[in-house]
Amino acid sequence: MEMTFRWYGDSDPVTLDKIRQIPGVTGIVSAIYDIPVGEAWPMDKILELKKKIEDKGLNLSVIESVPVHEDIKLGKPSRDRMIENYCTTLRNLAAAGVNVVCYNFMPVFDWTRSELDHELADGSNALIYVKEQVDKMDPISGELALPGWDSSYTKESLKAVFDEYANITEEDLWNNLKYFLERVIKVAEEVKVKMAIHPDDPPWPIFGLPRIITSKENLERFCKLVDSPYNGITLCSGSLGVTKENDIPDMVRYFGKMGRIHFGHCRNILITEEGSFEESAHLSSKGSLDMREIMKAYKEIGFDGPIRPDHGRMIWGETGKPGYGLYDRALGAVYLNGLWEGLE
Ligand SMILES: [Mn+2]
Repeated sequence: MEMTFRWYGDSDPVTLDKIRQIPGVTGIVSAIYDIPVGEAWPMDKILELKKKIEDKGLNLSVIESVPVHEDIKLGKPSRDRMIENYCTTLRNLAAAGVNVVCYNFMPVFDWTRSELDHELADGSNALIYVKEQVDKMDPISGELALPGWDSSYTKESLKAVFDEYANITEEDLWNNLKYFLERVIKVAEEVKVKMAIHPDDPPWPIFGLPRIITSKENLERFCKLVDSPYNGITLCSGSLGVTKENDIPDMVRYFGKMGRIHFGHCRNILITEEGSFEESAHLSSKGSLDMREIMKAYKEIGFDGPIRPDHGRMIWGETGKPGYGLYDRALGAVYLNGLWEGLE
């Protein structure tokens, strides 16, 4: 197992100099953020990113994410050109020595929360999801802007993309995912890049948009869409774990034994009531997930890929990108490494 840490590039207040001081963290999870979605990532930008990271004595272990253009998810004719560009990016990443790529297939919105700085009992701030509040939100009012969302949408373009999704069923989304995988995994196999889909967060439909990467059953279906070891999963405990039916240690064992887990996101969450949750500290006793049991499952499958702590709370007065401060994620990394060492 390699302990890794997400870094948002030069504009990230959590610098590589800080990350390299977290004991046990050797890998960086990053991306190129200034290439429009759907375009190919040029080689020089990839090499520049890699050099910056390696100059600090760290590895570029995972790309999170190479985003998938909405036209691919919608199955529009323009998808063929976008998929070709996606394959070019994979070839370029492979040539630069990157071999794990995370992505997701969530329509329009990435991760969604109702509040980004909810004060917990100990005075720290965390992201929370309150079902009642999200159900009342109007995503096309133009007033919502959450960090997981593509801020390039204007009110009008957001309405337009919602209209396009009005006729897309879950089965359509499955078909469009299959079409994408049938073309991309062939290239991934050829250049030996492990593709790792991130589950939907939260794992249920929001704002009437379909979501399919949500459960063990659906992940199994996903693995069979293109039955290749390069068609794998980013097993995110915090995304899948907000639904009690998702037994994370069981999923780690099951998909791990199939050789399909290429990247682990390990974080805890506290289910506050059905359909609502808080992002708690990583420690098992602070949330609803048994983190020791999860790490034990990774140990049992002989996992040798990258793992990272996931969203952290804001503690000790830190401000910054919600979920992506330094302190609480660093505590998470050290805690996960401690569990791992204890299981040796
Ligand atoms: Mn995650």
